[in-house]
Amino acid sequence: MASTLPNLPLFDAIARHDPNSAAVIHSASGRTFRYGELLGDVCRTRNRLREAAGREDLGGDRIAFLVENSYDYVVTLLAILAARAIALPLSAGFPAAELQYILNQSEASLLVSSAKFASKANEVLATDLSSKPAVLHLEKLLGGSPHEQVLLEGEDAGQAAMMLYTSGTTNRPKGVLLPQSVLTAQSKSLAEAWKYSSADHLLHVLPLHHIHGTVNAILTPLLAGSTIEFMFPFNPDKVWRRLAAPFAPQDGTTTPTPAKEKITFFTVVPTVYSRLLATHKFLPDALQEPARDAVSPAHMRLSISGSAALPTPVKKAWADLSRGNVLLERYGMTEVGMALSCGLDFADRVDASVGWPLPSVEARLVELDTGLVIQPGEEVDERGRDRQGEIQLRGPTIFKEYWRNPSATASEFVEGEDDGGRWFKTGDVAIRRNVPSAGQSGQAWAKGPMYFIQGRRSADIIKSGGEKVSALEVERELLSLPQISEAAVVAVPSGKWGQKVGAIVILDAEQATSWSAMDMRRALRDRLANYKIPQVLRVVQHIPRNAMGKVNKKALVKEVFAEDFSGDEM
Ligand code: MLC
Ligand code: AMP
Repeated sequence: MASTLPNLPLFDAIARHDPNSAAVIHSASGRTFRYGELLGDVCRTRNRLREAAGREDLGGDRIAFLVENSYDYVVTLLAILAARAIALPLSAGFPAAELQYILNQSEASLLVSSAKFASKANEVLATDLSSKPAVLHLEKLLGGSPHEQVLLEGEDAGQAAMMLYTSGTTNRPKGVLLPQSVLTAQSKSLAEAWKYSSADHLLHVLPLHHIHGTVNAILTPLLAGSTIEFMFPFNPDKVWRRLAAPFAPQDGTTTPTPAKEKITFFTVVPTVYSRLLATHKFLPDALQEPARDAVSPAHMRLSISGSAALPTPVKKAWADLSRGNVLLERYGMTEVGMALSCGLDFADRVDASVGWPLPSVEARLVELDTGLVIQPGEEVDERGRDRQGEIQLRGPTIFKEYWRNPSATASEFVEGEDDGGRWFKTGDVAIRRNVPSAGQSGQAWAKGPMYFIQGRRSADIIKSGGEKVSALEVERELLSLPQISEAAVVAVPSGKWGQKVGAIVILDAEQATSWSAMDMRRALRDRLANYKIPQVLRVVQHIPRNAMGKVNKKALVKEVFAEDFSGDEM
């Protein structure tokens, strides 16, 4: 029947929330969409997908979509899950060439776009695609429909899933397949740990082609009945004004945003906190104190940082500005959702720690040199030093596979010694330490030794402003340029971005005698997303390599880029 939806746990939860409670708010206009209208819109949009594809059964189809951060995005994502298809959110900020690769590799059968991104969709469709997807342009949903009962029938989720493309140690992004069961397990784990509720009101400023913006800030809030207020792209001044609005004098000049509910929940990357810290002092005098009130523990229930290491000075500065709100740091990855987290008690938000395995997540450390599992109680070696190990994870929150890439999938998992299943190798290195002052809250999962991230196994993975960049992918693009004969791409430490992408190149003497950062930017603009384009460049005569032809990037970056370290690294 066209007006039924599969009885997925998320749909069941949505159907049970107060129909009059706000699910989504568009921050700039204040337009509000209520839980009672959501499933009806999902149902109708699911039917539109079927019409556009010319088929009833879309099970397992990859459906790519270019829709702005809005109610329309939420409805489109859920409609694709409702069709038991694989939802593939695309970033309109990517150049057409990168989107072309994703459409080809995923073999998407349908490309959905909003009116806002119709021209971007057409640009991608004009590229040389291996097979042309059907196209659906969606009209904007305006909200205000009456509460609608939608029948939920049949618990079979089929192949319903979300797929996110992520860079890695290979030179092209891989599709991470997250089946509906994994998305549900991740959301339930977070809902339990961070106690999302219908009283929570999130301010959402993150991109929506990543796990952070989708699972933590859409699917879990929807599961719990919270309100999601979209404000994108991130603009620190606008965020401060919105946060301050409910606490500011109502003189009509300082509070331009109509939405006035206070924000209780904020989850972003460290760069966003740095930017907010840097811009608070530029607010008008009348807003500075209301802004501090807004982020204080009395009003902002939970401020979370993740996707990259949180520098302790940022955490400290935020606690000072917010009159005592201690950022909760957690660790995650596209392939696993959130894996480790500090606890809700302030005492459980230990500096530099990412906390404990979240509910349903099993974690272990495997020593790099010996391959031994670091057993509980054996965290320190005979000389009293912390033993470092790779974080390995398993449980219902772990992704299924890299799309159509069995060799990559096989190489990132390792069989367990017991019958508890295979472990995913994260490539991140950590130590585990007992912290006597923490772990006393009684939250069942937040106890025992805490994890502290030390770095990554591979120097070829760069994290800039929470975005992952594969050095090999950038090198490949540089080497495809006629001017370049050799290239090494490295992570340059930066206070603002965590790491900046740096390029060291040797020019092809016949093609170019000089080459500037501007030339590089121009040459790469149509090939790579903005944040992947190196921010700093050095042209050199020689790149040192070992006998195997490999570059020691950790040494190289220190040698070549010492002057480019921002000086504000924290
Ligand atoms: C933007 N730029 C970046 C960049 N973001 N450069 C390097 N790294 C980045 N992350 C570029 C812009 O293109 C622009 O270039 C210049 O920097 C200044 O832009 P801006 O407007 O000041 O930056 P902005 O667009 O505001 O972006 C900053 C940001 C954004 C921090 C808000 O990068 C962001 O939202 N990051 C979060 C990404 C995220 O969600 N990661 C989670 C992944 S999931 P030019 O040339 O135009 O001047 C994951 C798992 C987990 O990691 O644990 O969560
Ligand atoms: P992504 O592949 O974009 O999902 O990024 C995942 C990576 O981000 C992880 O493998 C870590 O290297 C990094 N990361 C996420 N959270 C943290 C954190 N709290 N501290 C340090 N690194 C983090």
